Amino acid sequence: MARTIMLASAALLAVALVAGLFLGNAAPARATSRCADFDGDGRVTVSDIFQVVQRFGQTPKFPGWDPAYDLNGNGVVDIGDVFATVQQFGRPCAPPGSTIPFEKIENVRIRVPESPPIGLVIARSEEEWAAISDDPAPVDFNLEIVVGVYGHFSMSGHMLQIDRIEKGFEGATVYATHYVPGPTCIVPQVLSTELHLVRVPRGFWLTAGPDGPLELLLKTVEVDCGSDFWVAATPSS
Ligand SMILES: [Ca+2]
Ligand SMILES: [Ca+2]
Repeated sequence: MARTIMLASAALLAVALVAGLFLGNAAPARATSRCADFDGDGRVTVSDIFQVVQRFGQTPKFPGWDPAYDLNGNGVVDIGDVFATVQQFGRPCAPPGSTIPFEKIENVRIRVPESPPIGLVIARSEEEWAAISDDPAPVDFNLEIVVGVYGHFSMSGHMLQIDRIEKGFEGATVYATHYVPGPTCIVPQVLSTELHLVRVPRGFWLTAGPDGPLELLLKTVEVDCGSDFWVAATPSS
């Protein structure tokens, strides 16, 4: 039985490798700066290719969906993701502990784009800051940059939170969570804009530095309004 599964996996892997190599040019994956090191051993190996192949066809509707495997961000683990993993084969990834520290910026107003509805806003210089805010810059751009995750919603009760920022080959990936009010929540139907703005030190970036690409990887969590989390997260005023 185990042997059958192993053979089936090997066959699937071979098909994926061949398909990835031959179809890659026909359906190129969107460039990603994210490393395909799914098992976290610091390098893209056969094990990582196996992992993405095993999740082939999964979408956000699949229980246990993990957007980390959707490297090209099209909402399905597809041949583009397998190809992107194969392309990175053998490459070293940022070592464990490559998380970039950040600090929340409170009480600052900025202008965020209308689209996409949820996205990243970045200021790397005084000029870029001046373009999004009339307030004084909350950071010294010689030492830090500003990164934010924003979202426009048709009802209140949504929350956005940056969980961690990790170095990639060229830039970094911003892992964030979108907390969505669940069916047990009673929230007003009013337009709201949410923002989690943070300062990120320049010294922690890899070769491309803070000018490298930043990619948003958003996980969605439905909130049970009866939970302790919701009580803790909701301002008491
Ligand atoms: Ca790996
Ligand atoms: Ca994909």
